[in-house]
Formats: sequence, C-alpha cells, structure tokens
Amino acid sequence: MQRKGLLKAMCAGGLLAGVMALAGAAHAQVKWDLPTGYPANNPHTINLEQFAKDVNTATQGKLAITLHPNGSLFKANEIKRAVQSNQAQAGEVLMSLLENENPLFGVDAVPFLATGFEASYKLWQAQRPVVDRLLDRQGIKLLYAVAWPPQGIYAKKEIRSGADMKGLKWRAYNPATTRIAQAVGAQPMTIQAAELSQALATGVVDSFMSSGATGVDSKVWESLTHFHTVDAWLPKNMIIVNKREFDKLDKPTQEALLKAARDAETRGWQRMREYTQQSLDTLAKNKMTIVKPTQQLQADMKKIGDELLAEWEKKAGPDGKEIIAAYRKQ
Ligand code: PCA
Repeated sequence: MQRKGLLKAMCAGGLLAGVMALAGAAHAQVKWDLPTGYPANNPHTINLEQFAKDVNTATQGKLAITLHPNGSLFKANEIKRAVQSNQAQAGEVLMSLLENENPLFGVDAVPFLATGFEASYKLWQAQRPVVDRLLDRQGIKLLYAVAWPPQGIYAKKEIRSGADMKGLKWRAYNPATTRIAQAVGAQPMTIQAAELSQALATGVVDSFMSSGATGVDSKVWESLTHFHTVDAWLPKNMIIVNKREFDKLDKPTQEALLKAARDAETRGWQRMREYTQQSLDTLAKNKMTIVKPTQQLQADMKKIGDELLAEWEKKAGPDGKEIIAAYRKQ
C-alpha cells in the first residue's frame, strides 16, 4: 500500500517535471506581433500568413508571428513608428507612406517612372540598398517588399482628361496621391485602405487612385462606377522588424526568418502579377466599367508625372540620382 503511494507520488512528480519542461519550452518561444493596415483576404496579407507559417515550421515553433490585419492593432500610418519603438516587433508598411519623412521611400510612387511589374522590380533592386540603409539607421531591419498591382483611377463617371478631375473629392493614401489631386484641382483627403469603404459609402470621397486589389477589398462597386487603367505606378508594401528584436534571435532562427522572407518576396511578386487581371475581372463582374484611358487623359497624367519626377529628384538629392541611375542602367 505504502509502496503504491510512493509510486503514485513519483508519477505525479514526473508529470510535474514534464509540465515544467513544457513551460520552459513555452518560455523559450519568441512571440511577435505583426500589424498590417490591409484586410485578411488581401493577397499581401495571405502571403504574409504563409510567411508566418513558414517561419513557424522552419523554427519548430520557436518564433511565432501573429498577424493583425486591417489596422486592428495599429493604423496603417502608425505601424512604422510602432515597430521602431518596439510596440510591435514587426509590421507591414506602404513604403511611399513615408515619403514626407524621406523622399527616398517614395520613388515607387512617382507616376510613370516604372509602370509594370518588371520595371517596378528593377526599380526595387535600385532602391533597396538605400531603403535598407535608411531603416537600419533607425533601428529597423527590412525583410522584404512586394508591389501592389498598377494604379488606376476610380470615379463615378468616365474621366476623359485631367480637366475632368477638377473638383473631385479625392481620396489620397500617400503624399504623391495628394500631390496629384492638387495638380488636377481635386480636393484631396488622406484616408487609409481600412477606412475607404466607409468614406465612399458616406460620400466623403468620390474618386481615388489605387490598384484593382484595393477596389476589390473595399467593394468599390457599391459606390463608384468606373476604373481607368492608367497603370501609373506600382507602390510597394514592405515588411520590417525591430532590429533589437531581430538581434536577440539565435543564428538559426535569424536565418530561417531571412529565408522565409526571400521566399515570400518571390511568391508575393508572382502572386500580384496574377492578381492584377483577376482583380479587374472581379470589378467587371460587379458591373464596374473598366476603361482604357483616352490619349488625352494619359497625356495629362504623364505631364503630372514629369512634374512629380522633377520635384522628387530635387528633394531626393544625390541618393535619389543614384537610385534613378541604377534603375536606368539595368
Ligand atoms: N492599395 C493601397 C495602396 C496602393 C494600393 O494599390 C491603398 O489604396 O491604400
């Protein structure tokens, strides 16, 4: 009887040790929050989900990344600062949102500098070392970046020229889209993607430039009627990490993370290419008119693009020149 009791106690002790070991393992697990301003079903977010899963698998659960889509943890325009101050360990940020901080972040939002995926990818190769350096100085590590599909004009009527855009209530998402509104005499208002549906539904805005992807995300057909495929630029989302958090990881975990990031970048660019036509098909299926822009509209937009490029080059200085030269050399 006594023996049995002892055995029981030993078993319980073993179980306790096991539980403690488990607790130890759980303690060794690193957990990161990764906020993004875009919704869960957006292809960028789906790609990010795969990335987080890959990291989890490759590190056997040692690094667990939790996604917070749609501005639920931090709003799109707060995410960079949240990562820098380590309120979130990682995050997804629209690079050109930071153009006011430094113009070098905004080269991918200069209209007509790079208008397709191939050109846009080349521009990224030229821009990457500069962005990497800038972020590094701020205690941020760049993991990867993926372009959105080409940007066109959404409106409630057919836009046939720059003059037709005068007076529109224009939703802007970064400094460049604000500048375009000013150039055509529209009224710009900055609204991030998570609030776009609401702003359209309430009539706060009646037009904007973006991709087919964001049109689908915000069910733009509930408020607007036309999408003009101007293909003016392809802005990028980047995934960033607080550098101190990255440095805390052991070497194999860092390597697994960087490998997953490289894979996510390749996969993301491929997926966005495919999604470009798919998103336009979805718009059309929902009775949006997809308009090939008139020569006049294209010429007017191109003229604004030339002005914005000149402005950008002036602001961006020698580093900017270096990016453009490297891009044109490829
Ligand atoms: N969608 C994002 C940025 C660029 C894009 O295609 C947006 O409209 O907010």
